[in-house]
Amino acid sequence: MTCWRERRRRRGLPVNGGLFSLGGVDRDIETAQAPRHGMHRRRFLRRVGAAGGAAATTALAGCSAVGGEPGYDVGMMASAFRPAEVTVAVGDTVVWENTSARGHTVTAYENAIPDEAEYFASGGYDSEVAAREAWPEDFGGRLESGDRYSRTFSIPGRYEYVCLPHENGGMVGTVVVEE
Ligand SMILES: [Cu+2]
Repeated sequence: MTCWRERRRRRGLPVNGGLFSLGGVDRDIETAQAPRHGMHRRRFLRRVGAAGGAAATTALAGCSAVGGEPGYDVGMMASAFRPAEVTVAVGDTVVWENTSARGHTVTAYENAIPDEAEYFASGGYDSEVAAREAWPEDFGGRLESGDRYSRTFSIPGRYEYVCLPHENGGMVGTVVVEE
């Protein structure tokens, strides 16, 4: 499985597409403090060695950083998804990475995704109600700093999602999937 950025590169398409400024990522205080790719690589390897849990599995699903690309499609900043909206093609995989020091979730709004689409949320919950119940109990679905979450979109349409702990701060995002 590859992320959409990698697929676009293989097709010879621009990977930024005007949606995403690499300069914007580099200006983020929380990602600018260390060599980003090396840092994530070490963290990733440690997680695999330690538990081999869900975080490691989702990290493997993403594309690896190549030629200075960040290796993920949507960064999770202190209180925002960046970019807040991405447009991909059917069959593409979107990779989120928590590029901040705070815990976040990727939690779909059940009534703001296509009717035929399967529900998605970090933590693997199969409904928005389940995801919302899990957060206050045990921070269910939490992605910690450096964690990744990925999802492959096979149904075209518009998908809106939220970070549960920062919903009041307006931490929402959109994936537009085109045919
Ligand atoms: Cu958040």
